[in-house]
Amino acid sequence: AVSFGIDEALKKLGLNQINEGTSTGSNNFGSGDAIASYSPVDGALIGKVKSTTSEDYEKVMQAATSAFTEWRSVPAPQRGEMVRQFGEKLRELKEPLGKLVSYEMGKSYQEGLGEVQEMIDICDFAVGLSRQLHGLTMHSERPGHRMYEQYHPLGVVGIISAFNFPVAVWAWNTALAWVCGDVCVWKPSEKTPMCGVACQNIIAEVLKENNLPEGISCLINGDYKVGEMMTTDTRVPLVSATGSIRMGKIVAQAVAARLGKSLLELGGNNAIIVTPDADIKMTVIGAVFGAVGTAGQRCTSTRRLIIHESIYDQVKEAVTDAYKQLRIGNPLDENNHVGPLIDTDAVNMYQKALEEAEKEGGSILVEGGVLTGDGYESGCYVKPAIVEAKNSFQIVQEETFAPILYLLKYSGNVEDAIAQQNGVVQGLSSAIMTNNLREAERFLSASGSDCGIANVNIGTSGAEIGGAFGGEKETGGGRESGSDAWKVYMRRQTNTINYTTELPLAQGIKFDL
Ligand code: UN1
Repeated sequence: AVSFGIDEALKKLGLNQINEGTSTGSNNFGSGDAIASYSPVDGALIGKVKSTTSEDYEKVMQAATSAFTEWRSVPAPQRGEMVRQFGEKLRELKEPLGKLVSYEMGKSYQEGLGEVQEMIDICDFAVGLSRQLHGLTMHSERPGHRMYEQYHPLGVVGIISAFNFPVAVWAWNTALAWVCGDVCVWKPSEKTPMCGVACQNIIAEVLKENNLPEGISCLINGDYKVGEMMTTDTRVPLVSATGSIRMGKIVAQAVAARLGKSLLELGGNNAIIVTPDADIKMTVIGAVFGAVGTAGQRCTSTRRLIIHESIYDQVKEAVTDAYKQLRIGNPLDENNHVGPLIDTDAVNMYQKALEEAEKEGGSILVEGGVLTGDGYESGCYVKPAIVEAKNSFQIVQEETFAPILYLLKYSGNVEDAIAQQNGVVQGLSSAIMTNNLREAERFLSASGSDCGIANVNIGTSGAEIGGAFGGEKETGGGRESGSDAWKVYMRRQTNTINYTTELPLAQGIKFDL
């Protein structure tokens, strides 16, 4: 079962058969039941990670809150230096970590490496940011007064992440939060707990080498009940959660009930509009990678192609032809394009979605199905499918985390396509393929795409870390990663200083004593 150097990778990452799943740096004390992690690649047991009990959680929160009182006073550029060293460690361990991501999650090794690269990139970004974190200065209406704003560290940031990006999403949050002076408590997906321990091992070493409190980075493990410990905890001012809309609504309500902040990055139902002026070759690459990359398990995966009727048959043929070239199999084998789904529950959802689509009147263009036999023993490998459908189908309205691409048609002008693209509850990523400037600008205008990400002549997935990442509507409204996404990890303070011997009141109010 163990092939492609997995054993060696596990060793380099300091992973054992049974791992502590609750820790503040090197201080390990998980005492709950062990969560077993099976690889979707070959079905083998990778290892076990202990879950976090409420007593364990208390220890974590004590370590985190006390680390915060120290960390918030370390100058931001010095905090950046810690993140720089973390990025260096990631460069050293890129291959084993990328391999573990591929083996535990099922995405291709190339994509596993890409995910670690995103971690490295966000570290670089955060290091630069650590000398910025700018506030504005304003002009006071009163003479001899100065007014400005500054950003201060917020406190303990709770991070709940999903299986599909088992390491990068944590890093997008932590790299920023750390330079902002926050400490982090992370609950990774219970489907990819080994990735969580691997990351914790890496950062624990950096903290130790720098004599920094280990509570700066904490790990907790378990199911939603462990997540709930954080969402209801007033010691956690910000909860950043990535996952399903269903999960996000539960998290948002729990956090809002105590007036905490949440940063939500939830489901997408991303479409590419293909206009009569599209470059068909580019469209095929963007659409096929978007739909089958990570086996359709990115929140930015392409789920819908909205094609103009005049080129519908041509695009349909080109895309279905491309699907014939796809090789499905072990994602660690670089000859394969498509790996397995995360588990057999995901396989069932994929099958159910295809049945639903047919029931609602969709016609199957490229047939799906579960693969069996040699190399497919885990039962998690499925064939990427294409269905001709309508945007109004219930199943098309939902995000199915699997490689199912719906072909939709539009007639008339680009407004009709935009209406379909926006006609879903999700609002994460969107794209238009066109060489027509008017169509492209219309798509990007206030009356265009309603998504957090809108691309021209690029697919829906593969966003760079430099931009703010996230989306609108039921995607949750949060923004992570680049641009000014850091602001959510800090508290803003407005300061007014009077350097005169008078005390003039604002708004011209007179109050003489
Ligand atoms: C996710 O699927 O949760 O844009 C994140 C992309 C990646 C991130 C996806 N950079 O596809």
